[in-house]
Amino acid sequence: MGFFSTSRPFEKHLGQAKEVLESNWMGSYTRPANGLYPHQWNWDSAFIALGYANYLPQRGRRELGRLFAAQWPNGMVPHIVFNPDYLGGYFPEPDFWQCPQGRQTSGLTMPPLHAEACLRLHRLAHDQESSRGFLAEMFPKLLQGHRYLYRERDPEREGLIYIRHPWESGRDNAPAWDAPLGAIDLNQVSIPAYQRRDLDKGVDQEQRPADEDYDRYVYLVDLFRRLDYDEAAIQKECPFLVQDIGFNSILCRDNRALKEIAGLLGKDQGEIEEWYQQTSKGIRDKLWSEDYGRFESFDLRAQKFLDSPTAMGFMPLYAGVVDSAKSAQLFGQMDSVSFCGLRQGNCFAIPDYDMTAEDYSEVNYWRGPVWLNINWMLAQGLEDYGYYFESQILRKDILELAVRFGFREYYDSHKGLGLGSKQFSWSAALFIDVLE
Ligand code: 9YW
Repeated sequence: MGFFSTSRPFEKHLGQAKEVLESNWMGSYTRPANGLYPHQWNWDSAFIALGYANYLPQRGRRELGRLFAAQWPNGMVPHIVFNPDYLGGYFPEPDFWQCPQGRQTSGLTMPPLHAEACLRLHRLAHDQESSRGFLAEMFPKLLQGHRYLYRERDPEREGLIYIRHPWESGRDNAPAWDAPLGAIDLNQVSIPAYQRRDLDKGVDQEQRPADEDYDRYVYLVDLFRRLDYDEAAIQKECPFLVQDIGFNSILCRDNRALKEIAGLLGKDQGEIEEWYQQTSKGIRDKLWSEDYGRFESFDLRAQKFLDSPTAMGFMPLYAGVVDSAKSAQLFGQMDSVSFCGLRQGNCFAIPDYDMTAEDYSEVNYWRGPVWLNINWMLAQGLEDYGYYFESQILRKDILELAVRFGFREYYDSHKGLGLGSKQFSWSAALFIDVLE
C-alpha cells in the first residue's frame, strides 16, 4: 500500500517479514506457520498472495494456482489443501474428512478474497502481459467458485450464502458461534473418536478453542462425511447454518474485484453484477438488526439474529455496501470503548470482540484478541469511506504490533503481546503490504 514506505525504521523489519514467508514456503504454497499449520489454508493463501504481489508476484500466482488446482468439480474452493508429505501433525486430515474421490482436501470452504488477490497481483505486476495470462487462467475458476456459493449455499435466493461450520468463517471459536453450536447437544449425539493435535504444539490451551468446541466441530465433519458431502442433504440436516456477516461482506467485495477482472478480460459482467447487487441488498436489508443497532449474522436454523458484537459487524464497510450515514454509525461503534476507541485507551487496533462483553477474553483466539487480517480489511473499509486518518492509525498498529511483538498469529488486545503461532505468514504478508 505504500503509506509508510518512507518510514526508515521499518526497513529492517521488511526483510524479516520476507524471511518469515521464505521460511514457510513449501515449494508450491506457503504454510500459515510451522507446527500448528503445515498444510495450505484457503484465505491464508489470499492474504499471503496480497503480500507477494508487492515483491514476488510469480510466487503469489503459484500460491493461488495450487489452491485452485484443488477446487472441487462443483466449484467449491476447499478450506485446506493437504500436503501428503506432511500428514500426521494436524487434525483432521484426509483420513478423517473422507472427501469424495479421495480428494486430499477438507470438505469445507472459507471467505473468498481470491479475486481481490488476483486483481492486486495484476495491478502491481511489471509484466502486464504474463499477468493478463494469469488472470485469464484464474477467471473461470474464480467464477466457478462464486457460482458454487450462490447455487448451493443460498437456498432462498437472498444473495446471502450460509456457512455450515465455524471453520468456514475463518474465526473458529468466535463467541458468535456459541449459540448455534449449542444446538448440538453433546449428551444426545455421538462423536467419533478423535485426538486434537493443536494442543501439543506449544500454544497454551487458554489461547485455543475448548474441547467442547472441538467435539462439535468434529460432530459436524462426521455429519458431512456421512452425507457424502451432498449439499442438499446437508442443508436439511445440519444444525449449524448461519448467514455470516463476515463471510458475506468479503464475498460481496470479492464480486467487485471479480467484475473488474471480467472487464479487463472483456468478459461478460452481468452475472457477477447481479451477485454483487443481491448480496449488497441482502446485507443491508436482512443483516442489519434494528433491535441490536448493528449488523449481525443470521441463524437460519433458529430463524433469528445471533447476538454477539464481534468486529465482523463493521465488515459492511469493507464490502462497500452502506451509505455515509450508516458508515458514520459504524465508525462510532468502532471508535468506542467496546472496540478500543481506535487506540485512545490502553489497547491496540480493533479487537475481534466487544471488550466490555462479559465473556470477552484478551488472549483466547477469536474471542477477543487482535488479528492483523481483520484490521487490514477494516483499514481498507475505513479508507473507502473517507476515514483516512483512522485507517492510517490501524495500519500503523499493524506495523507496530509486528515490530514490537513479532509476526504472531494474534495479539493480546490489552498488552499487545504476541499469541498463538510464531512466524505467522499472513501477519508477515500484510505487514509487507502495508509497508511497500
Ligand atoms: C485451526 C490457518 C487457520 C486460519 C483460521 C484460523 C485457524 C485452523 O488457522 O484455523 O486448526 O484452528 O482460525 O482463520 O485460516 O492459519
